[in-house]
Amino acid sequence: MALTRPQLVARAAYALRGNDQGRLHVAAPNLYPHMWSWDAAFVAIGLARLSTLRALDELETLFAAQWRTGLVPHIVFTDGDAPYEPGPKRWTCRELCADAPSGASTSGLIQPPVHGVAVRRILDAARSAPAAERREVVERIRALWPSLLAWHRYLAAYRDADGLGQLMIYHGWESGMDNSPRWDAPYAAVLPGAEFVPFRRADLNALGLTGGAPSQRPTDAEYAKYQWLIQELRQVRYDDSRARDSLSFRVADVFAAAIFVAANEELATVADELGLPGADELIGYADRFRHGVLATTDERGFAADLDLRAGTVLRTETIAGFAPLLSGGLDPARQAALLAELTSPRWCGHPALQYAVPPTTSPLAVEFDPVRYWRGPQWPPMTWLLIWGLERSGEQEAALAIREAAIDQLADGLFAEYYDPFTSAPLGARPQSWSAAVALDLLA
Ligand code: 2M8
Repeated sequence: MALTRPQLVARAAYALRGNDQGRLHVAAPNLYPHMWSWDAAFVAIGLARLSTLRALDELETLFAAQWRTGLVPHIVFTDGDAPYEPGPKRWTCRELCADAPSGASTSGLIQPPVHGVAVRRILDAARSAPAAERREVVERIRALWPSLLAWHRYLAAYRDADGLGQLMIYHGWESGMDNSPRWDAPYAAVLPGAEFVPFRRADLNALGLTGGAPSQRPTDAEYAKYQWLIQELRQVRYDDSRARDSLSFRVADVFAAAIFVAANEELATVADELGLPGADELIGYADRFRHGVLATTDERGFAADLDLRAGTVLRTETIAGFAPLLSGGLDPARQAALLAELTSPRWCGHPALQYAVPPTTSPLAVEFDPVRYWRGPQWPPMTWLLIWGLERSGEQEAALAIREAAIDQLADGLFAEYYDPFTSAPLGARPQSWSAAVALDLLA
């Protein structure tokens, strides 16, 4: 039975509390018993509605694990040796790379930079807080500022070395959309070599608790490629300049680039408001990456990824195509066309959808699978991002329709990792922290 909105808020707060380890939230019990980078940003966005100070804890914990280059790792491992594969023993970042932090155990990859958006939301939420809390929020954002700037500088310098506004990633995990059809073509060229070190998957057991695991997760063949890429990264000792020339997976992620545009703009407003350095630099990054995003769009305004290794454009019918709704900058005709695409039967207007929120792959695409992870299911934080992007660009009507549908979907109170678009059956882990967090924000 669907919960009422006040019940849902209480349930979401309770679910988050269960995943709270003090100064970080695990992404989900069992399946993801550590902190993930973009999950932490969404968690902070949701927590800002409950406690701006606790929201800041989350970002501070993540940034305390930042590398000397400015890289913010995609996983910060929790103290306990909670089972997850690949765990710290497979990454061995600290052993291989002097840039890895000494105080935290991390992965050596990145995830999309949603953090600047979270900082802006925390500062906004603090407006209605008591004066002492607001003062503390401002002080703590000031203290975090050099780390935030370093993160954005890392992305601009190391992941867009040619200055084209294309965000290079070395692994599907860096996109956060691990097995999305976006990466099928580049992964076809990733072939584990003879020196591949075998591994045991931990995800299927962890998910066994909720059933249906193998059909809802990437395949074994995909996992072997994921692990192989980490082996390649270890071989170059997590050195960006070597990775960018040698890795067998090198693509430009248009969705992460669009998030980077928005995050730069959001942080620039924070800089202006608090008198912090770097506003012009951040706006410069936003302009550069917006240009990069728009350069990939077709006549619908739909964006594409690039295979930088093969030198090809990756046109897939996935949610990443809506990147311009986050970056902005489309001319009015193509903005209208992209909106029409979003509400068309290829996406939210598909007649069989239980809730009219965007699936991660168009139900009309051949690669679509309603239950397999990033190949079709609806993911609450992606829904949140599009709502946010639409609201930000003044598309209030479209935003409101998706917002209402998203809240209805989340009213099952389970905060699943992802949902079957046709039945809205909860899939994957639960309660997933970022699903509960975006529910809190949408209901506020
Ligand atoms: C998923 O990715 C991890 C690897 O990073 C995994 O499958 O083990 C993705 O959905 C990713 O976007 C997410 O951040 C992470 C934790 O929720 O899980």
